[in-house]
Amino acid sequence: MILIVVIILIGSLGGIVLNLTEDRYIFENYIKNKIETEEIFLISDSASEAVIKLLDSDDKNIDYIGEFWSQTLPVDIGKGKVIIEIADQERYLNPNYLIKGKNLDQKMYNIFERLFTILEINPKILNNIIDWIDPDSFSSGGEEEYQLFKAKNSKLDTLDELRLIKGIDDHIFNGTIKNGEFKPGLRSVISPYSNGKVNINTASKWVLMSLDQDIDESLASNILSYRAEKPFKRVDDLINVDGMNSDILYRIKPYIDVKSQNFLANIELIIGDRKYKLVILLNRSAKTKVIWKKLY
Ligand SMILES: [Ca+2]
Ligand SMILES: [Ca+2]
Repeated sequence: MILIVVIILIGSLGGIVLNLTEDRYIFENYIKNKIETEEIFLISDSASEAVIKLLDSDDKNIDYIGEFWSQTLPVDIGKGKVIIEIADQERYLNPNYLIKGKNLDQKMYNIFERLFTILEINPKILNNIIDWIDPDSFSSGGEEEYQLFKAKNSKLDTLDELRLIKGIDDHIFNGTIKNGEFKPGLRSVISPYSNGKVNINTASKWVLMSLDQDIDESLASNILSYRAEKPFKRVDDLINVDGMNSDILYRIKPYIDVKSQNFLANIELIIGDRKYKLVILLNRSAKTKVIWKKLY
């Protein structure tokens, strides 16, 4: 819920809206025309087709907060309501990239180590995640043996799978308030669905700060203000940000991009007094494809 609020907040601050009226018109009509019955599967199919059309019509060379897909889209369907929230996954760090082949990727490890420090999460949990993912059954400081099962020893398939890893409780997963300040949980900063490159147009300040030791809170804030005015068209445009230098840019360049490839759509379907939740993971390369879809 917190994540959604943050997305709405950032979305409303973005202020860059292309063809909003026309897009919304096509979008609403697409859903409206499709709905003949209250049959929930029909509605969820329509909603997922609408999301595909929306992502296909978006400029794939750049993705930023403020684009149409990034806004909360409530669609009135007469007999009910559909609320669509889409988050690109490249705004997050992907823990699956901690392991390259059989080994730890030291540079990615440094990025995650900084992330855990920034969020004040016990570094032992990072080791638990690594041992969960890495293919061997030897502990690298983390947990391999669990009471009811063993560490998976392969990549994370879903975000919820993190909950199986030792030490990841509600506070660490969802976030917590420390000294009157909200510290985000892992679900707000990491995702196993991303392609591994952080989109500097959508990443939060915590993710940006993790990328390099010299990106402090003030530089991360400068990046956020810069892109709110003018989204990054190329990663090299970062050099124009106050406080950025070519050394930092050189170091983070392999880990960043200005576009996204994977999107998670959270769709609330309200029909009369019934409420459903539809979650769709989509991958967009040449065309947008549904990777999986879950209806609750
Ligand atoms: Ca775009
Ligand atoms: Ca292991």
